[in-house]
Amino acid sequence: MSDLLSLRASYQEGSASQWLERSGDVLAVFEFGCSPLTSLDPRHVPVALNQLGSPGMVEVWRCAGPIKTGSWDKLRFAQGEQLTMGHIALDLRETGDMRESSKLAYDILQTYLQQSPHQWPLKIWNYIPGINQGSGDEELYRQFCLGRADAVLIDPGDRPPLPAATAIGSPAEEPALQVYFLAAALPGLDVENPRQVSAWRYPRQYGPKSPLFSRGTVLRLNGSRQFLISGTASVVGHQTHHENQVANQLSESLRNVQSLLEEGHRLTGDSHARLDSEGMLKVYIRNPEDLELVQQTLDDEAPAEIPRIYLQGDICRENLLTEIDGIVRIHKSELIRE
Ligand code: 3EB
Repeated sequence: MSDLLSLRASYQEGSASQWLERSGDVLAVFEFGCSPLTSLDPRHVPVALNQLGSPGMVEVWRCAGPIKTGSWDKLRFAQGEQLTMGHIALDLRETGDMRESSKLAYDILQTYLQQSPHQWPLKIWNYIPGINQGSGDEELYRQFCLGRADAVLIDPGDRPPLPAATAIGSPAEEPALQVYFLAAALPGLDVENPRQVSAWRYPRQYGPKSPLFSRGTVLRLNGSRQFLISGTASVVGHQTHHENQVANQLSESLRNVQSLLEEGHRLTGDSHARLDSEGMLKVYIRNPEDLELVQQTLDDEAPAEIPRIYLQGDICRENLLTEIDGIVRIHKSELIRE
């Protein structure tokens, strides 16, 4: 059964190098709390965010091989039979301001994808040093959004499929803008959340250029389906709810995830996504002292069997304290026994 899975993403104990030694089916190994500028192998993605709670877990993506690796300009990639993982880390001391660096990262990403057999990004993760620095439209997150919009040319009359995304602040001391993605030969089905205004239609108050991402995408491959969930925060409509209340923000984020998964069910008809042992959640927390409260809330409100890790990360609005993303399995309805 699990052999049919298109992407097997899991959290594992052990070192990154141990997992990288396993050739064959390892597409990517994510290591937390280390510099994105020192990747050992194209499949190795060091991420600056520190892990909170149980340290020492790495995230491993496996898929059908053989896995081919290489680099393209400043991008490094690993290409399986049907999926590609690629990553870029730009040293901001060399690449200019945030807007220019973001445009550069997305220009490289797009020129790489255009010549790849796996042209469609399904989900993109963005880690942005000092994301909330600067005020008003100078805020680094808003500058990042501007650079992304400069690179991603979208005809306003056309609505191409948008990838899911996560954008999180990384420590300002680590000056690397990091972007990594999962891509396939065909676009995912993009899903919006009925409880939230689509991000690309956010009103002007959130910045001069709206963020370009869908709330989630459904990956269909080898008769199996997975839901790639974008970074989901306590945003209802377009507004932040539960300012300064981390537990309530997490509960609201989980309601947003549920609502997104139900919308996916409405669109695909015969299947249900479930937070179960075949999925994974990543919980981003702005203030490490909130860890216990966030853990408690997640234990109370999400199924115990879904693997999760906690990472210290700033959220793209100053009044947001936590955010959650994940990858979950979608099951055909007839296989669900009530
Ligand atoms: C939000 O709902 C939270 O800019 O790529 C979530 C996921 C957020 C992706 C992005 C931003 C991004 O607006 C922020």
